[in-house]
Amino acid sequence: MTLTKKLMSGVAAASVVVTGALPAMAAEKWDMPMAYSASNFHSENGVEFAECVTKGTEGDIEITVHPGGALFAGADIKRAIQTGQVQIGERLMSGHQNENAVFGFDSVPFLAPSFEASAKLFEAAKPKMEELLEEQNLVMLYAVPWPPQGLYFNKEVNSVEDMAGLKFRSYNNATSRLAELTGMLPVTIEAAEISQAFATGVAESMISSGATGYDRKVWESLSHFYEVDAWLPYNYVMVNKDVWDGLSETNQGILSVCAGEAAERGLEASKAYTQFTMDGLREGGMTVQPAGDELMSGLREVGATMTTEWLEAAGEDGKAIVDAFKAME
Ligand code: PCA
Repeated sequence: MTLTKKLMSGVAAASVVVTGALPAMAAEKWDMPMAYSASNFHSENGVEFAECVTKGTEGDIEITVHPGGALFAGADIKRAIQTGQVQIGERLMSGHQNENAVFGFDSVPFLAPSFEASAKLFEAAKPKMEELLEEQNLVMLYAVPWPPQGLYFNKEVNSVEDMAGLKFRSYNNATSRLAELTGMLPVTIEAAEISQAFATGVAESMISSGATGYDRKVWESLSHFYEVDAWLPYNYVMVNKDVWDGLSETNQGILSVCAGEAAERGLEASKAYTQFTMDGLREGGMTVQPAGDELMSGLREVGATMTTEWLEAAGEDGKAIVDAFKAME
């Protein structure tokens, strides 16, 4: 039985006991796990989205947001939605790269390193992503990019050689590969756990946005942030397809409107957060500056290798996405 049917039969049974009458549509209560901390702009945006849905559906759907990996850890969120343990949730799209390389389209180094380019890349990839997700019983509602990715260290770094031997916190296959190709030692850690990982020396470097470093106060352990603009990975909110199909057309429409607003609001927040959080890292005591020429040229070489490897792994679908993106430029 699907989750919706279960809910519906529960509602019917309860109302028979209470009133003996046919039920009016009672509120569906949805749980929405999110991997990142409550103060993160994606999570704040998710809360606003949830409020929009509750208000718009006049209480038919009540969504409770669970940020910080509190209900399900990041790596488990998609499966929890697919299998109907929860109705809706958010995950880093490239986190699914290990099941299908195509999911890593947004983490190909230097392919789309600005908000403008990454919006085009996402448009180019969207039909394929929707198709892949639908095959997995999921409907994508909205997606929001993280700010551009830069490198964090606990020392000054001027070249790829300076990175050798460092313990590196990774968040997807691309970041692990970047570590390997630069002679670092990757360890996968969810953002919610990184303050502790840096404080205890489990990791001493990472690639991420200013936003994540700022949210996790990494200046307590790290000293340098180098702007690299390597890529802008997307978070997306997905709903279980059985749950979606069980909604009235009106409520589907309301969810779509709220999702459209969340996508726009999230993009604006991500842009605004870029400078704001880099200033915050500086105020925390970190050195924040563009990566130097030698470091950048080393990273571009690594990026070229990663691009070749990704195109090979993602096959025709990956090539189609890149071709569609290039045709938009
Ligand atoms: N923050 C997330 C993914 C990308 C980003 O900027 C993280 O570090 O886990």
